[in-house]
Amino acid sequence: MAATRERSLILVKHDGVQRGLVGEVIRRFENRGFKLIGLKYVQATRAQLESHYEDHKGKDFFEPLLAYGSSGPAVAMVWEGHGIITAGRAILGATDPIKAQPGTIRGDYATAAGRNLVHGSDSEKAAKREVDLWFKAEELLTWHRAGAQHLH
Ligand code: RTP
Ligand code: MG
Repeated sequence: MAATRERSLILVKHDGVQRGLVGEVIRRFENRGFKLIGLKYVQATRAQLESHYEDHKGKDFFEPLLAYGSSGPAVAMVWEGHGIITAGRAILGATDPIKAQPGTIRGDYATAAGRNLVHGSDSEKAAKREVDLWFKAEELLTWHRAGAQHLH
């Protein structure tokens, strides 16, 4: 079976780092069978977050999002696998954690949209833009899982 190249940029945002949820987020994506091809601990700049969240420029949560997001480190990841964009968003849960289902990261660990712990790309176009924003090409490592046909 040809390996799928669908990718998603997943962030454990600074509030997720503060809460000690880095391992928990990675565990949920690993358990699901997705493949980690990029991982870094990063201090995002305001400019980087402004670009990352460009679709939200002008909204009232834009400034607080940039201010908090640039106040400390985050963990940036690229996950790969069939359906990763849709499945990744489902693993995260709804933007407003009050509406997020139990069993999702936000539904299990968050209560406020401004502290919803994680980010996930919402389309292939967004994923490409976001992966390029957070990672250099040489920081993405493709690899094959030995002897596990049911996994990506
Ligand atoms: P993300 O991009 O972080 O994966 O989250 P999302 O698609 O579920 O939500 P989006 O609409 O793209 O909003 C980006 C981030 O802005 C913050 N936000 N706060 N206070 C509010 O009403 C509000 N709405 C959005 C959240 O941190 C959200 O993840
Ligand atoms: Mg979004």
